[in-house]
Amino acid sequence: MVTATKKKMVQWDPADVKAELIKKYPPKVARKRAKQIMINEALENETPEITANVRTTPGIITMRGCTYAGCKGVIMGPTRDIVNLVHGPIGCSFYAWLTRRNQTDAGPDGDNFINYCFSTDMQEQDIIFGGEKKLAAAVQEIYDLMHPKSIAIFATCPVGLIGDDIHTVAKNMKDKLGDCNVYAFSCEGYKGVSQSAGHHIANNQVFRHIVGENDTPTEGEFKINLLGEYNIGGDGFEIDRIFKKCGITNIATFSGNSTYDQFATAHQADLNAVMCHRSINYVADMLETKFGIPWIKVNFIGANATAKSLRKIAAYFEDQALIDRVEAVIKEEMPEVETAVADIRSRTEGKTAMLFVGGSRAHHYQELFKEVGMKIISAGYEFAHRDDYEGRQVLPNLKVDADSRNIEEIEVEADATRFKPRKTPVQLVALEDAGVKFKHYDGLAPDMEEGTLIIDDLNQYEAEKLVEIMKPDIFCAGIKEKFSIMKLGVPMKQLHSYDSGGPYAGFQGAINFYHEIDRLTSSKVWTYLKAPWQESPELTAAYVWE
Ligand code: CFM
Repeated sequence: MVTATKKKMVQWDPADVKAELIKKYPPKVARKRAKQIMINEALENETPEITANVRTTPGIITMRGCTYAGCKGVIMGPTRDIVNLVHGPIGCSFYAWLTRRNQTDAGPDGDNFINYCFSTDMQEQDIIFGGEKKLAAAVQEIYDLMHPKSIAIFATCPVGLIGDDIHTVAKNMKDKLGDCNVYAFSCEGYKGVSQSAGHHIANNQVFRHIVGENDTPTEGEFKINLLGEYNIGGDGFEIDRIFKKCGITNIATFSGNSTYDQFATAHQADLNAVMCHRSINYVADMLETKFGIPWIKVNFIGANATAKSLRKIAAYFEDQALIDRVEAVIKEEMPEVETAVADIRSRTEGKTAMLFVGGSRAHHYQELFKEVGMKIISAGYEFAHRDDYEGRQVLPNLKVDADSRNIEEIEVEADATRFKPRKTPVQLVALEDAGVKFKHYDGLAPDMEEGTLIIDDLNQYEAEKLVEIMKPDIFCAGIKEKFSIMKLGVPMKQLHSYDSGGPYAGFQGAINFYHEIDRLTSSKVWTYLKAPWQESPELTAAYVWE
């Protein structure tokens, strides 16, 4: 099986694969897609340019989601004590109801509204006559029933089209209720080219309306925020377990299993550790500008990456007791990881994987595959920006197009009373010299081998073509891709929802993932499946213009 895959690869030059992927497109579409398909040169800071964060060509079946999904589903969805009220037709709520597997634990206060589905259930008459009164009534009803600390209102496409002023409704209701913070998000699905715009809209409002609202001192010696971790399949629980063991206090996770008060006290942390760069890097920048908290990139996907990230955090605090404790924890956790790798590696070594996920996992999960000796032959993001592929050094040269200009950039200044640099400039330089790089992310490309294919906004047609040509041993993406890939006789793992698995973060998570990949890539069941073109080679589709 392994040799067969390798043979298959040798037959294909990446340039041929690229040509094959775009061969059937009309010339204009082919030209555009060619810029989004990069043959990797694995050069740090000199990667050739990839086109990213641009509109998907209409008619192409993209893997992307909408702006509302990025705002309500991704960023605000995992907050457990903020009621998420969707202003829109019921479908927008129903299909977003508990489908992301961001887990929550009600904790000692018991507040957890995540199981509920709140919607204004807009009807035709609301579209014609306006839905503001209905929205205000829904906020009142939620308040009377639940008495939450906070209510977040989300706009769906029709709200933007008919022009309901959700921000004024939110403000009026906040004033009326007195003890409930109500704010709204103009996150209509069409607002940006993908869910990435929704992340930005959500984070701006969290920063504007919640962060820094609570100055009650928080306990803890080494205080951090974990930014861009959404507790899918319990990942955040595993990371918190490790932090606790190390004596690191996680004030706020943005936003897995988060609470209103976590966000409100986040300005008290001394370091921001950024997990998913795509969805939140600008919040890290804003927290630094306003409160003086530096940020570093971390990755808790992969046992080695987890150890490295813990060491980085400990190094930042420059405290020998913490450094020793982190080393002790790594020493305690790693033997079980190593035993699992030793058991599995003989079966997974040399096998190949493809990863097409969101805006960070297509990079982070490469760590786990490498730990069991697998190769990534192609990967890409759905909606990442160029810095996520090529590294943050490209940021000053990024073109701001009309779609990006549509998304607000908040102007932030140092807080008059609460801005406090956590380190002196001399300390920062010394830490940089010691390898703790601030505001730094190299992106996915330098970590991938030369000649691998990096593809932005892969679509249904190209995914199937790619699998057909390169036959990976496993393909990782989401639910929309799952069954079409499995029908091609290739095991498929969902890296958004984890199917029903997880956690995959941290040390215990890594072990879970190795077993899952071993099970999927070693299973005989896939050899019984015949791809349609194997059974009937005449079965190929053609475009109408051909
Ligand atoms: Fe960040 Fe995410 Fe991702 Fe993302 Fe997402 Fe997700 Fe994702 Mo699905 S925030 S960019 S918008 S790591 S929901 S938890 S798995 S596409 S790679």
